[in-house]
Amino acid sequence: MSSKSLPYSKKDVHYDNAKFRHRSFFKVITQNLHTSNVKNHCMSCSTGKFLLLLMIFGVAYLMLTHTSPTTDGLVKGSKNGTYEHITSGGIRFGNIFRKPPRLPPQLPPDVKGSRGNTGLDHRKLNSDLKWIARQQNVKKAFIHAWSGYKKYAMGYDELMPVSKRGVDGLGGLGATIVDGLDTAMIMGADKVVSEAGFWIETHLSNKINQTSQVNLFETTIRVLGGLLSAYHLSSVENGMDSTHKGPKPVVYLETAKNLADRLLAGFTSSPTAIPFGDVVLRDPSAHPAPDGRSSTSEVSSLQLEFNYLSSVSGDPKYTVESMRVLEHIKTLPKVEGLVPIFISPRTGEFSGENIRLGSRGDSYYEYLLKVWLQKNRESNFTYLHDMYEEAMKGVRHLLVRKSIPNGLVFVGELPFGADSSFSPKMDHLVCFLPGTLALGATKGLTKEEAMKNNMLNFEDLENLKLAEDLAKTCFEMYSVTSTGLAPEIAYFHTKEFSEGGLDGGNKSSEYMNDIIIKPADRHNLLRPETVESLFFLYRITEDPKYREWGWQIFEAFEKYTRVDTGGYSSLDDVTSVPPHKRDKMETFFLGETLKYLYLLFGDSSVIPLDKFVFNTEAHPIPIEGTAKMG
Ligand code: DMJ
Repeated sequence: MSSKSLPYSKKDVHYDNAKFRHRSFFKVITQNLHTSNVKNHCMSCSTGKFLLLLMIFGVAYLMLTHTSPTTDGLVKGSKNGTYEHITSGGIRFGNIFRKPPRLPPQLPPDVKGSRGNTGLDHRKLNSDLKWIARQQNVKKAFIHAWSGYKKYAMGYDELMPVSKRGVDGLGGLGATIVDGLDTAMIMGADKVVSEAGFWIETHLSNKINQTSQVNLFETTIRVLGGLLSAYHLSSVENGMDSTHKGPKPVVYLETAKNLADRLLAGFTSSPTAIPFGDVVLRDPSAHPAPDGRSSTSEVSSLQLEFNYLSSVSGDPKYTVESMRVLEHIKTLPKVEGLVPIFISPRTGEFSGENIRLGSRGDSYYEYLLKVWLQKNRESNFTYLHDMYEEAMKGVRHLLVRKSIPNGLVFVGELPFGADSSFSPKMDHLVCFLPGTLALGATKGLTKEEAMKNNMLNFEDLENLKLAEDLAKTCFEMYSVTSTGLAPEIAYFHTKEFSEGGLDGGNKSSEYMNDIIIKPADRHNLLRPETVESLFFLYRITEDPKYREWGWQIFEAFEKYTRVDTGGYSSLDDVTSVPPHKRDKMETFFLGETLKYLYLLFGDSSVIPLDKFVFNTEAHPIPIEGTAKMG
């Protein structure tokens, strides 16, 4: 499957009228690179069109060879021919003719290079090609990650790339395979799609039937979410490419149902609306986590997946059980919309007073917004948006501060509740927030569209501003270190809090004194949150700086986390060069980090934000009533 055939994209809608519309050269080239059923298109080309194509690419080639001596970020190609070959200053002609695009029969005005704006046109063209090439580099990284996993860990949850073996850290359901599958589909990495699909078809149901204990949340967001997205993205009825690789979509759906039917024990065993955190799949049965409490984020980040399963299976039980959680949380007391990070399934009450948007708190806020969006902002679900909006006001009022000396905006914590002291600690996990804030402000439209239509109220504008400020802070958490990679946790220098000698090691960063990194927090797990937010902010603001930041981060991952024999590794200490490798490739590196980077560098019409919501593991799920639900 190729991204060209992703469902309901604006690109598909526009194509019908392509002849009469302006189409950017970037789109044209992207289609060229992604089109998989090229032969069919080529057959239907008239000779005239073909000659015109020849001329178009001839002109483009000449422009490039005259103006672009640099090869910054360009792909050199791969042995298996999976990648597009882009050499210094141009695209290889072989590829162009192998994959002709669905072109309108004329050059778009911005590429014609006439009327004295040739310099501008060249710059635009070079920039478009640069991002296409960078996107292909991400695909290449994904295939490198997969090849290590396949070689040494196929069937295990995760790869240990240094010791070259697999490990079952998530219950043993082959989590990397399922988490990475829809990324492969989006990238058009057909070989990976068929290998992963074949494994799922032949092994996953048995594993599910025999597995003992899994975590309800992790299994839902990674495995159930992965299966559901794969189902959607591979369904011809959803407008997908009929030549997609792998098993029939129904295999993904039936496997998802089997898994979800067992996961339901987490809900039905609990005496309250709050599910138990641990489920024994083979029984199936469930019990609370050892200390009796569930994480607030975990119990409230299951609904996108269960709702979608109810829609496609026609069985409401998944929605009924999962939505009871949010309906119940609605009734609980909060602090300006903010909630403690633990909740008891025995009593249904929050437990403790620790408030934060990092671990155990994060995706509670994310799903308030996204479930409302998934339900197409329907009035029965307005309560979710109300909860979200109140919480974001609470964040701005109680948790947002600025560092000294250079004023980085950050989100801290209230470890003992609102009446006690503020901690200037920010987990990397909090970096999901800029993306969610931007999405919540424009509801997936670009900022320009939303402004033009007068759709941004005061709250939206405040949230959008905060999103941009926080995205910068998250990026600086990377660039302040010697490796260019962020630590798991950062502290911010404030009037009340300072600690000397704990900088990130990059002496040329102007934020050296603003960001404090304690020795125990210096690891990096290949997490996605910052690139996730850069993706949302780029789509929404269209500001190219977010892409450039994403590229810098990608380069740092390549430089310090890549293991030559296959795979990528988490690191022990991002402030030391070279950093020691921790020997673990988390499943979300394939499921989220590389997917968001790939989408960040690509055409915005792929998985459009007004048609899909991403679950908290980056698996796209259609918004009801906009994309086909089948
Ligand atoms: C992922 O499993 C999900 O994004 C989750 O919401 C938070 N943690 C990891 C990635 O860091």
